[in-house]
Amino acid sequence: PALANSPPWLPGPSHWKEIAHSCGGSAQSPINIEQQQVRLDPGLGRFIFEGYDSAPRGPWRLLNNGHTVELSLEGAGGQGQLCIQGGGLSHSYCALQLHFHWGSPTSNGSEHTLDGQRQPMEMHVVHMNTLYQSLGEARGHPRGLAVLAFFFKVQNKDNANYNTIVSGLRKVSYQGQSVELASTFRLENLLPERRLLSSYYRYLGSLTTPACDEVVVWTVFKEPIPIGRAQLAQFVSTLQASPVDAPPVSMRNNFRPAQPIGARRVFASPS
Ligand code: SG4
Ligand code: ZN
Repeated sequence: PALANSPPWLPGPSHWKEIAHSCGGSAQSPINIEQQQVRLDPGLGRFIFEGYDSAPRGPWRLLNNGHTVELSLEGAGGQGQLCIQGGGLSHSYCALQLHFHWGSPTSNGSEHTLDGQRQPMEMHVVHMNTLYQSLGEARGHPRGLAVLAFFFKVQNKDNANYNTIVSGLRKVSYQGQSVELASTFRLENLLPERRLLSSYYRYLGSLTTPACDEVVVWTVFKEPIPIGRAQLAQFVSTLQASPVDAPPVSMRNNFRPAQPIGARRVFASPS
């Protein structure tokens, strides 16, 4: 039977290895990060963000894919790509999309955990190695993808930078719905201040949904993004995992539980 944290069309995470062999692999994501057990890596320098700060972009397309709500980042408005370099990465990577993982009205829903603590929500900005031409191709190569993961922390006051996305949610309540967002914005406005992005964790892992390909260079930033309590509640209450013509199933707890770290190491940036 489907578990609470997967959409009705997917079996629960404990059954994923039956549908996709990699989901039972030894380098899976997410993981719990024991902050006292990370290894300092002086090679983990600052990122260079390209296009993240250029003039407000758009139009942005928001999509409910039944598992999460996703903002498409591929050549938004034909204004060139959003790319990253540095940060200890050996190639440059350009953004495909970002999406979120959250919990329920009474529980947190991040995928990665810190010292065993699940955080309120987590955003993933999925980037593809510029050596490859398509997601399909990148999924076939180690380090084919680089995902930047950001935790959220809840505050009483709204984070105005999230207003455009949050107000778009009710237009994509049901699986398969998508909408072009009304306002343009700079991607960097969704992130913590640039100077706070030099502190992060790094490990090698996988996509957190089937087929769980072990091709992801993960970066988990220490600094959380503030979000208003009411804004987070919109994710939890507005979105449905079901299509418009089916019995409603709330999209909640759309995180995969922590996977064994095995022989892997988590590295920490020096600052
Ligand atoms: C979500 O289901 C996204 O919507 C997927 O995006 C994504 O797959 C999947 O999560 C796994 O990504 O950063 N959580 S994750 O490991 O990005 C991919 C799409 O299906 C391939 C486009
Ligand atoms: Zn994700």
